[in-house]
Amino acid sequence: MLKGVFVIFLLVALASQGVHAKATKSRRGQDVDDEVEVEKKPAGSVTMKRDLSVGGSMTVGTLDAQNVTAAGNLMVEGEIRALSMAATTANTGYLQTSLLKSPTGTILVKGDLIITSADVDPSVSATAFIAESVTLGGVAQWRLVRHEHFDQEEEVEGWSLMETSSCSAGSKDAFLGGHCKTGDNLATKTFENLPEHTQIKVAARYHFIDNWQGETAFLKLDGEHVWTQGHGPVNPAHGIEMCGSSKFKETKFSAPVEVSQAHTNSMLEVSFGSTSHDENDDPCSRSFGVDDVMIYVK
Ligand SMILES: [Ca+2]
Ligand SMILES: [Ca+2]
Repeated sequence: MLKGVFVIFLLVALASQGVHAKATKSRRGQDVDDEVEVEKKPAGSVTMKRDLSVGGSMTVGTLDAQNVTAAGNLMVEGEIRALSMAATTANTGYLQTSLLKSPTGTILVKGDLIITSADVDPSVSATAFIAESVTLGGVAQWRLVRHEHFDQEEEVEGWSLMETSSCSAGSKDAFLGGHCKTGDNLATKTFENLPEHTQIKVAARYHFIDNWQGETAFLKLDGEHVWTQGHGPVNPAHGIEMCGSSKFKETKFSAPVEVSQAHTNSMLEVSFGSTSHDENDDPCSRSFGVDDVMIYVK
């Protein structure tokens, strides 16, 4: 314990004198068992070329270290520069670090979050930004929790309509349903184990394939219609053959779907369909496809 106290007092003393600590004067990995009172005011600058581990709270003006670990709170009124940092809370005017992560899954930034790459090219703004949730300016941001692209048939699961298609033999962009495959006119899946949320957003692309004559495409969430779009009749002279039968050219394809609403349940039933449910309706002359179904929560 005495050694631990010595280290802390050494740091405070060095900090108050504004002297840079030498690596040889600190002992790496030492823990402090007792709570140590330090000055509330920032004491000055601390520069460490090795790791810094503090068992309690620490208050300094500027902190520059390889790695910073604090079991309690960290208060730095100036700047923190570290390769990595761990603390229960950290209050600082400026934090520069190569890794920022939270054991609780939440990082709250009460100020500007600027992510820059180590790359010398200043036009590169970030190499990666991965977060469980992001709040900007006090406003929770949407986060993508599911994305179904249907490009690998073996990964398609849970849909009432399991068949996939692509518009040409060489295309790697497959989608759910398609030419001759939407006879039951409904593609439904219940998404489960959604993370805690208060709002939900569903986005997708809807393909109107072949001979639409004024029927209506729709999306239902938990059994309620939330999005509709009519299509046709199509003037064949103005279409472009994109998919399905070459007898019927397409004039509406990859139509964007986006709906958001209040929602808290961990399960969400998603159904895509069309009103062309006549028993004589031929899915080889009129069909639909759905691609890139994305579920966002916040
Ligand atoms: Ca796809
Ligand atoms: Ca067609």
